[in-house]
Amino acid sequence: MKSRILALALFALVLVVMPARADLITFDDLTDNTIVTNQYAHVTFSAFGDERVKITTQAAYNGTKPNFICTGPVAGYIDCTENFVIEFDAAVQNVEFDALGNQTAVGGVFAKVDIYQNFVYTATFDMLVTQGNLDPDHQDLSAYSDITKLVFHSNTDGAGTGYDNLSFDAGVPVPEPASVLLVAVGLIGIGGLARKSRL
Ligand SMILES: [Ca+2]
Ligand SMILES: [Ca+2]
Repeated sequence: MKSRILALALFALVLVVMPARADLITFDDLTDNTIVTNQYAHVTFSAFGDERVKITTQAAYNGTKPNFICTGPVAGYIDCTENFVIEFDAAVQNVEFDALGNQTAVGGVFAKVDIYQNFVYTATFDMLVTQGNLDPDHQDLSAYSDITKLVFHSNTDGAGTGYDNLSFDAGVPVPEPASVLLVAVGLIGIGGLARKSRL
């Protein structure tokens, strides 16, 4: 009986400490000018009015080649300047992505992204140029937990910005060691009670 409870406790611990699964979207599996909506798990892309989020093949840029995403009119080709939205099916952690093709000076803000945590707007993040031109400007939103939506807007680059390498952790966040310890202590306590109740 005791060993069975211990085994159960160990199994529960493994479940608790199992890391959240990381998704990485490179956009390299879709063809040029494809409208991107729900082709990837956990996430939906959209834009406003006549605009859509589209694949563009731009192998000169130093993201994961050959593709990244840009905005563009439904019936035309890319403009890369318009507002767009990324929505997640459920709250995700550790959102990061690259921006490409920024002609704004290094250190400048090329665009902004509104962050929604657990479906509520909480912050606007200034996206900075770190390298510019053909090289990725990495954006790290991992300080914001439980992201459910991102709204990209206020692009100041006349020829626009592309995005690549969207990564995030879907599912249960990894708990801190203290909470793992609490669960372990609780399970051992339950084991003790179970033994006592049989006396
Ligand atoms: Ca890519
Ligand atoms: Ca540009």
